[in-house]
Amino acid sequence: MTSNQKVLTWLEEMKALTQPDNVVWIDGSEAQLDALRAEAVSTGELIKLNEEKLPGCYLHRTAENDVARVEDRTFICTTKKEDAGPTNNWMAPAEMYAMLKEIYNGSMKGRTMYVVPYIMGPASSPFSKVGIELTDSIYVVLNMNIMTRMGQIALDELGDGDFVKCLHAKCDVDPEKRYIVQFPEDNTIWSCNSAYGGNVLLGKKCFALRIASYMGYKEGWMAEHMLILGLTNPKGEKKYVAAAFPSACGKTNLAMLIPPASLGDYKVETVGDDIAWIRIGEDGRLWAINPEAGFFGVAPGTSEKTNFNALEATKKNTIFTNVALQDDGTVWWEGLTKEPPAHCIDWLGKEWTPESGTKAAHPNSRFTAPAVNCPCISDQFEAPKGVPLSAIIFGGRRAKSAPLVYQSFDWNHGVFVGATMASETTAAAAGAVGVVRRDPMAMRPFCGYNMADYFQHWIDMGHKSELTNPPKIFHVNWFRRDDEGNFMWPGFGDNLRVLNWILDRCDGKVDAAETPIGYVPKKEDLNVEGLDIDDKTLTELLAVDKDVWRAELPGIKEYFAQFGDRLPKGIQEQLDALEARLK
Ligand code: GTP
Ligand code: SPV
Ligand code: MN
Repeated sequence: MTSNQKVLTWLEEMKALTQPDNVVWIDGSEAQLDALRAEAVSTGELIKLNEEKLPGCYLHRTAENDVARVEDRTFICTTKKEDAGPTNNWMAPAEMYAMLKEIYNGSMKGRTMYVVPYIMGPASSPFSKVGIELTDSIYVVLNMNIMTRMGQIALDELGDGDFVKCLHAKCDVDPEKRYIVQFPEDNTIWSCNSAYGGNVLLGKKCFALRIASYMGYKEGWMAEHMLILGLTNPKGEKKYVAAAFPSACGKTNLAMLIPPASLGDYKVETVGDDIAWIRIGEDGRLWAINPEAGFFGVAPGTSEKTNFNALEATKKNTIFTNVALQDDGTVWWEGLTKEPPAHCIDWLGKEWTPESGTKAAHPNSRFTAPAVNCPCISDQFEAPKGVPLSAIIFGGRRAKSAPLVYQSFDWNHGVFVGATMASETTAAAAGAVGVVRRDPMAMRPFCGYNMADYFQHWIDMGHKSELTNPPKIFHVNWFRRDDEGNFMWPGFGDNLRVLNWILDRCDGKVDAAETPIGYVPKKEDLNVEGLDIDDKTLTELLAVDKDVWRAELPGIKEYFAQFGDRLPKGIQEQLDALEARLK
């Protein structure tokens, strides 16, 4: 399928290491995929769902210990420890390779190795990049088929070029020997002892964020944990925004939102729901492509009411992971319907009824759905150069402190706003849920180099002379809670009201109130027509409490202190300026 000598030599090395019984090249043909689906069903790796109600759909259950990304076992292996920085786990590359080789040694005996060539980005795009993943998991092959452009098409794109070398082995799914390792200087990713999502679909977080962020740093572009959406207003004007929220904080939902009818004739189109590769275009604006071809979305909470478009996207050719199986061969998860089914099989494969007192679907259960299934997919989804960004939005889950929306004063302040992002942790990563932690630009788990250098790269990008028309930078928080713990903002489709204010600000069409943390909407400028929200709540949502923000400062300082001298001057200046404004 290829005469690329670099591919063939590497493959021989990896075969010698893992010793598979067979090697199968994935060409991407339906015939081959069908045979793999049938094989996975025959071994129980996949469960075929109701063909009438969910055509082409399958269910997969992972091991109970293997249900989310494992950040404490994820490493960035650069020659120098400082290049990985204090927010990443690090080990010297030689040492890591030696340790992992023992784990991989003979791990594919009795198994088949699949050679999965894939493209991140549209096939025709000059910004796309090729990877090859070697894996012993059919589940991974079938997911990669949805999430990337996979098969011969990728080898054709590759030609004699370079590629990201990805090796995945399930081994025994032993959590004590689980490692997700990036070697940015070698364009290499090694993952073992997992069979879950972001740990094993190596084109996604490992390549398109960790390796790509390092590439972007070296080459002058950016790889970000961002959705990309297009918004057309009733006048027919179309604008694009990108938004970075931490895992399970609303990217897929915002990317596919349904405009509330009461606002008039708006249209939202999805370009991407998780990752954006961003470059400066010839016209002096930032342009973004989505390197992925599908959505690996959070299932719980997805319903006809909250995210109609995502739900529609899952109705055919979708793989579900760790959701519940209904008696009629369809799927269920918490929040899909108001009333739970009287009986189903839970994500562990056990009998479940509403009386069980447990969750039927794992909180981080997911769907892998082809982007083409999405009713609101953008006609620019395959655009080789992507779409131009008017605004960049940061956001997180903050029960208190952060107002519904605010705008940064300028680029450097916007970078500071991103760099000081904090959010409550979610089920997307193993570990405690609901703990507030710093998550700069929603990239804490995904930055493939020193986070301080990443801040500097952000600052530098904003000041490149080619970037004559940079996007404005905002921060949002859909997750403010009242004293009873209820969400104060309706969220979901109503977030369009906030997007409208943001785009009006970009156009200079609307005024704002200046506060120490940035520009906040004047109450009368946020359209709340048709919304059941009282004046007091709205006031509170937009309020900036100086005392609360002053109390944030020590945490920010402590977080920045770990970067020592490497913290950019531009960031320190912003911190000093904020402190002065809060006096
Ligand atoms: P990853 O795929 O992990 O990167 O997550 P994501 O950022 O795409 O998050 P997603 O859109 O899947 O949302 C995660 C959870 O947040 C779901 O349970 C949603 O129902 C909930 N959520 C999303 N948007 C809103 C909102 O505006 N308000 C509230 N209250 N919840 C929301
Ligand atoms: C996330 O955790 O941000 C995800 C899911 O998008 S995963 O692919 O597992 O990283
Ligand atoms: Mn994500």
